[in-house]
Amino acid sequence: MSFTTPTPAPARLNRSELAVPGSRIELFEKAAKSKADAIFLDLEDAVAPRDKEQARKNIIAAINDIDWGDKVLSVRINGLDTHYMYRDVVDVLEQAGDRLDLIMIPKVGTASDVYALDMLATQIETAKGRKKRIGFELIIETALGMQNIHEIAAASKRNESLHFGVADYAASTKAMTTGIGGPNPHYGVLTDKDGDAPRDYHWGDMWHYAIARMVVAARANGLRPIDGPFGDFSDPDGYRAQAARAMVLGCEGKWAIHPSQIALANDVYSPSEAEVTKAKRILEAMEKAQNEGAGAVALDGRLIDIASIKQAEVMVHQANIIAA
Ligand code: 1VU
Ligand code: GLV
Ligand code: MG
Repeated sequence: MSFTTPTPAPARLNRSELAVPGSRIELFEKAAKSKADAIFLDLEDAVAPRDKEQARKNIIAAINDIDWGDKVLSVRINGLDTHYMYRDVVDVLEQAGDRLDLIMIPKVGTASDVYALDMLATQIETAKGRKKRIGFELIIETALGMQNIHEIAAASKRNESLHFGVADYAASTKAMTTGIGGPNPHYGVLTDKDGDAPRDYHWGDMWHYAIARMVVAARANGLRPIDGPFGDFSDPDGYRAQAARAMVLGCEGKWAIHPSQIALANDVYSPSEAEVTKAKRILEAMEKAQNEGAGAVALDGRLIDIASIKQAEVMVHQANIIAA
């Protein structure tokens, strides 16, 4: 181990994060009663410019008036390149009560973006005597943000999670696709014509690099990596496959842009009973091995060693948080 150990962000269940446009007040109660672990009330791209001010008022009233249960509650503010942003932060932090947990910052490009928001939030919290410190969720969704992701992740003690904003990322990198998340038929491998086997075309995962890079930056700084939207809410199988790919890379959850995606995310990001049982057996076997002075042993015909303890603990820890 390095002498440097990342300090983990406050632990929060973040398997599903439901997006709710701040201009659609009829959705607020439904969202609050849903099974989503987290909710973000949106002031940014799901709200038309003419509705921005009203959406801000709607969101402040909703944070104060609605019973959000034990959900993680966040507000997505507008980007730093807009004139809406400062008032989003000032009005929300001055007028919304301590039920609010997080602010989601879109299109973060540099560590200075986070620094600026930290300064503003700190001033408002001090001036208004807010008791609970607001945390930050950061959306990585531009080429600039992806380039600077490591500095961004380390830019503030308020940082809790990094989110992959696949739609804006595709636009920013000029990827030739109009889908939101998931695979694209053009991103594939055609097996070579010189091989012996019949030729075959395999679809690939065009988001692999971006998500894997985000996972590394998040984990190296103690943050949760969260996969973003999957636009085709009539394709549960496609959603599940994308969520599972991100999960095995290390993500802790995924956005739901429609209520039908909440159960899918909660399911994919909850280890199964069989997986947890296997992880517990690894822990038991390793405890026995260590008591007998062994570092590496066989379990069910496979190697397990001291690294297996840490792997198994990830699974058991997640199961414990879900059960709590
Ligand atoms: O069955 P009911 O009539 O009682 O309820 C409907 C509907 O009202 C409700 N519902 C939701 N409830 C809470 N939160 C939501 N986000 C939400 N969406 C819908 O569920 C029942 C079924 O809804 P539906 O199938 O009739 O869906 P609609 O046609 O009403 O709406 C579909 C969209 C996709 C427009 C809607 O779900 C939505 O606005 N989703 C969130 C969009 C968003 O926030 N986008 C920003 C994040 S993604 C991004 O930034 C980049 C792409
Ligand atoms: C989310 O904000 C996205 O752009 O995908
Ligand atoms: Mg976006």
